[in-house]
Parts: sequence; structure tokens; C-alpha cells
Amino acid sequence: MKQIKSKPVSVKQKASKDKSKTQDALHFGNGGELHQTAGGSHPPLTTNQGLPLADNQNSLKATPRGPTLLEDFILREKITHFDHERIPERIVHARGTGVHGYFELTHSLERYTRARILTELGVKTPLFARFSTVAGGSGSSDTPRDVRGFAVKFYTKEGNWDLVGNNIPVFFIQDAIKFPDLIHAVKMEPDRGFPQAATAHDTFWDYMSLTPEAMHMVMWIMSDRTIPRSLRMMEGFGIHSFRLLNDDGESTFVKFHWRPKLGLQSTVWDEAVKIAGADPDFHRRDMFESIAAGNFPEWEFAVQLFTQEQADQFPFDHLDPTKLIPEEWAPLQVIGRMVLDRWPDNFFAETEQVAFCPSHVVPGIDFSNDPLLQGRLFSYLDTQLSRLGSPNFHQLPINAPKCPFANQQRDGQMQMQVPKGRVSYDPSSLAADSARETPRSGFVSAAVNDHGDKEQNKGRLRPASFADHYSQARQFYSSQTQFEQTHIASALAFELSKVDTLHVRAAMVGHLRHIDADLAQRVADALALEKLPPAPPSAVPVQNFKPSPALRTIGKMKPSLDGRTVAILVADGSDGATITSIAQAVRAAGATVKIVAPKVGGAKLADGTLLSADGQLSGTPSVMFDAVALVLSREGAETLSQDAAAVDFVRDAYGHLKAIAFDRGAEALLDQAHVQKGAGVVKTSAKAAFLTAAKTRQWEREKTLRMLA
Ligand code: HDE
Repeated sequence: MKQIKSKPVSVKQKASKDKSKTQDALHFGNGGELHQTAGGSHPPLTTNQGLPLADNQNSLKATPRGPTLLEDFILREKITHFDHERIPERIVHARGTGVHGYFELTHSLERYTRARILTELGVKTPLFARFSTVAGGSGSSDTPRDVRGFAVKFYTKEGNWDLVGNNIPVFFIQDAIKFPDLIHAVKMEPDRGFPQAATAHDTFWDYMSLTPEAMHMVMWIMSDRTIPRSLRMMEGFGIHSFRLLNDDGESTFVKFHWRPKLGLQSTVWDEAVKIAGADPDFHRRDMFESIAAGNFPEWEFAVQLFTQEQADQFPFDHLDPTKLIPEEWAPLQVIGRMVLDRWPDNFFAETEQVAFCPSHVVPGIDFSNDPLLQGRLFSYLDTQLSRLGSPNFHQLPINAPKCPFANQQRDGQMQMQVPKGRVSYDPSSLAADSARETPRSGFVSAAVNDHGDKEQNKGRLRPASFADHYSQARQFYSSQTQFEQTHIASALAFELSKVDTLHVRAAMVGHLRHIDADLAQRVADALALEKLPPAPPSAVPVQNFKPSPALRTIGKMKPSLDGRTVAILVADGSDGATITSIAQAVRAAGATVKIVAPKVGGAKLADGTLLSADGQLSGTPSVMFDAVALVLSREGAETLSQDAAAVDFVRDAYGHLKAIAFDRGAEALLDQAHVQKGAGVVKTSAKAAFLTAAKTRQWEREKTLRMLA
């Protein structure tokens, strides 16, 4: 092998000095100037110390073919930074999507609170919202059956207020001390490392079956709430009771609610499963695309307000986070709106580093004694210290208040500020500008005496008022439509069928007997249990509360195509005029249109024009859309009838209860997919019927399709 005798200290220098030798020591750098962006003016690429780099492509070597020299501080700096790029993912809610936006108050709560964000009408308070799944890791898919986190950081004039909620108004457990066990049970089983992002396994249901207080939440997680169509179509809840405090120190209890302007919508289970394969980023992409298109998602912000006296009348304890207050008992008052209008510039710096803590409140908002909330007040600060590695996490741009903040806390890892002066303590008299308490406007806790006979009751106790674990579960189930009840029964049958331990299956069915006899029987039949297992003892009699329609999902979907997406399946020979007319009608109704074709380059229409496609058929199945139109020539449909991707496209749209429009040519494909014409399956010429059907799902069709439990 030919050796280069002279020491190639800098290959580039050598190459430029002696062109004849460049074959031995070529410089493969990008050469900066070679990849200038048209019209761009690029700043010099530097190390983190500001040293301009001549070569970012080749490490420093003793000879062109190595070894690499330890001296290469540029390589070491770059690789070391890279090696430390990851921070621990969140223990729960690791998979998340964050968006910037603003909150605007439309109705003042000044009678109840002195919080400026809840009293100053029309002010736009910037915020950052992060939606998440709970169980899966940060790289897991968006659509498992799971609770969704709904966390909002309001950057108010009086400090940051974090409302860290979920898309379900109740929680599994009544006491924070149970949380690590709950999460260990739902996460991947420790000996085998699976399943990822799934409740359908033994440890989760073992824990559930031994935790009767979770039964209300079990009803919610088995309902379609846990398979949302879009993050933009979810309700949000603060869950716990909080307190509002006014200038007179009077306290009112409050529960916080978010209601999506687009209405509440879920997928069907088979659809959610298939979306996970077709597009694991389905929800994140959906949010990204709607923000990019200027379709800014919006939620109403509402409160339920109640006094201690009213709370005393409820047949349950509002401090118990496994209970909700039905809207029929304490109506929701809409007081503002949240609009999400800006995608983060950088996923890591913002969505990953954002640190929510339920303890971040503002003057005029305070906590209740909910034992779960009380535990959370400790946990989140602690977790930020371990995730972000420093008590200065509040200085990261995404976490820093947008109002002035100052105190005498000092130093610590990654201190970004340069505090001035001698005074780092309080009280002090040496500096004229040191930060001081503001007794009149600062935060004060509610002055309430609701501890009862503390000495006598002190201990690891659960109040008797927390003892009813089944009545609200029963109310939730009885409030659902027949279709939703079927979905709950089927979800339970699916989940418990993945549980190998027979006594766990039986124990769960036993609990269901307290909730609804028919539900218990359906699940027992679906699991082929020979006889109904006994119901466990209930500490108190189960009550029959009146059904609350507000607890349903079906019926809360807005009869609108706003924010929805309709696919038009085309192929060579499709009729351009039909495509245009359907596309125009769909767009006019507020939806986005996507063209799907066998080849992503597009299809040659009957008149010879090329229509480019947004998606290629096999990679863009119908699960990604709210409704589909099939515009095909007879030959096109016959060819596609031989293609499983096309047949599944139609069959799945039908199976997922979606509207289908078809032109004459497309009928061969409908036949091949065994799709019945009729409700929701209409000709492309019947545009109005198609649009009406596309605004909902064809629930009646489901009875003919699936052997649900
Ligand atoms: Fe959380 N939870 N949680 N949680 N939670 C976290 O904080 C915890 C609970 C919720 O987008 C962690 O920063 C305990 C209820 C959301 O960044 C951690 C208890 C509700 C998010 C933590 C609960 C939530 C978290 C993990 C029982 C609905 C994601 C990383 C006492 C009201 C926020 C982190 C985001 C995140 C602890 C129960 C919602 C470990 C101990 C109830 C939306 O601190």
C-alpha cells in the first residue's frame, strides 16, 4: 500500500498545495461554499466555544487511513455532546406532543378569585400545552388504548400556572402512595420487557382486580375515550377539586374542564390498532398538519363551582379523585378559550424539556385536600430534578415565567443567570433592589379549618366517605348508548383475553357484577367462563344514580366536517370532473381533501391529465381518514380489485363505519370488498347525502359487521 511520507497534518492544506498527491489524501469535506442555500447567508460553523471550523466532515488522523488522534478536540466535543443528548424520559406520559397557544378569558370569576388570569377579560395569556399517552415510552405509537395527558402551562402575569390534567375526569386510585404500584403494574412486565404501551396483560389486570376503587376508571378506560380520533377532539379535565380564593379570603371549590370546539370524537378499536401500524405518529402529525394549515385547534375552558355546603350534599366525597361531579348536578360554566396556534421550534428544547408541576399555581388558586393531589404536589418537582438534572430547570426558556421573577435562591448546576450584588438572603438591609415579600398581592393558602379532630384521626386512614367504589362506575355504564356499552364489553373481553391468569379474569368479572349484571354476563360469555364468579364484598350498598348523557362520547361528535380529512381514491382512467366536484364539496364543508392513488406520482385521468397524489395506496390506508370517495374507471376498479391494499381500503372504511361515496366505475371494487350499498354508502352524485354521512359514523352498521361481546 502506498504510504504518504510527509505528515498530512492537514489533508486539506496538503491537497491544495500539491494537487498531484490528492489521490492519496483526498479531502471529502463539504467545503462549505459548495452547499450554500440559494439566497442564504450562512454564519460560520463553530465549536461550542465559537471556534470557526474549516472541516466538519473529517476527524484528525495520524495518516489518511488512521489512527484517529486523541488531540482531535473538535471530534471529542461533538461526540461527547452527542453521547449526552438524551435525558431520562418521563416515567409516565413519556410520549407527548406539545404546542404553543394562548388563553383568553371571556367571563370573569372575580367574585370567586383574585387570580388575574381568571378576572382580566380579553387578555391573551401565552401557554404551552402538552398532550400525551401514559404507559408507553417516548418512541411508542400515538394510538394505543390509554388515558391521554392534557397538561397546560399558562405563563400568567403572576407566575406560571400548570393545570396538569387528563382526558378522563377521574383517576384509578384515591391515595398517592399507590401510584408507583399502579404504574409498575401497567408498564412492561419487568421480567420480559413487554407489552409496550398496553393495559392488556396480567400485571395490570391483577392490580385492577385487587383495587376496587379503580372500577369507575376501568369503565372509562374501556370506553372509546381512550382511543381518540385526534388530540384536537379530546375533552380535558383537571380532575381534582381545587380552590378559588377571592380578595376577602373566601374559598370556593372548582373543577376545571376543557371542551374541544371540534367536538369529542373517538376511533373504533380495530381502526386504532391499524392506525398504529399505518402511522405511529398519527396524532402528532395530525396536530402538526392542522397548525401548519392554519386550522388552529380550540377548546372552551369551563368550571364547575361549588361550596362546602353543596359538597356536603353530594352522595360522595368530592375529595375522592375516583369520583366526578356530574354536569347535571353542577353545570359547567364556560369562562374562556384556549387556541393552539404555534408549533414549537424545537421538539427537545420545548416539548421534552417542559416541566409541569401541579404545585405551580397563582395567587387566588389553591389546592384541596384530595390525597392524590397532595402527593402530586411533591412528585412533580422531584421528577424534574431527576429528569432535567438541576434545580435551575425553571430557567430553561420553555419553563421560565414570562413575568419578572426574583428571589435569593442561588447557584446549582446550570445556573444561567448572573445575580448581582452582595445580598443572597432575606431579610436584608444592604441592597435597595433586593426582592421582598408582597403580603397583599402575594400567594396565600386558604385559611380553612377542615382537619376535623386531627389528633384523634391522625394515621394512615381512608375516610369512610371514600368507600363507595361502584356507584359511579354503574352510573357511567348506564349513561352510555347501546353501542358504547358494547364497546366497553368488547374492550374488557379483549383485554382479559390477553390475561393468562384465570383467577384474575374471574376476579375482574366479579367486580363487574356490582356495575351491571348484563355487562358481567357478556364479558363472562366472551371469555367462556363456565359460571359467573362471585362479586367481592362492597363496603357500602351500590347506588343507582340517574344516567348522565354528558358522560357519553357518541352524540358529542359535532355534525361538522371541520378539522376532518376525506380521501379520494383515484387510479389511471378516473374521471377528473367527478374528482373536482367531490373535492370542492368536501372542502366547502370544512374538511381537508387527500388524493390517494396506487402510485404516489399520481394517476393519469380519463382526459389524459396527471393528478398527483398525496398518498400511495398501500402506505395510506383508509384508517387515516374520516370518510372516503372512490372515483374509478371500470378498468381501474377491476385492476384494484386484485390488490389487497385497495380492497382493504374499502372494507376498512366500511368496517370502521365511515361514509363511502362511489362512482359507477368503482362498483367492482365495492363488490370485491363485500360492501353493502345503502346507509352511508352513496353515489358520488349524491354529494349532500355523502357529506351528511361523513359528519358522523354509521353506528347501526356495526351490528351487521362484528361479533362484539
Ligand atoms: Fe402525573 N406524573 N402523577 N398524573 N401526570 C407525571 O411528571 C404522578 C396523575 C399527568 O406533559 C410525572 O414530569 C403521581 C393524575 C400528566 O409533561 C410524575 C401521581 C393526573 C403528566 C407524575 C400522578 C396526572 C404527568 C412524570 C399520583 C391527572 C404529563 C413526568 C399522586 C390529573 C405532563 C413528569 C407532561 C406526569 C407523578 C397522578 C397527569 C412522575 C405521583 C391524577 C398529564 O411526576
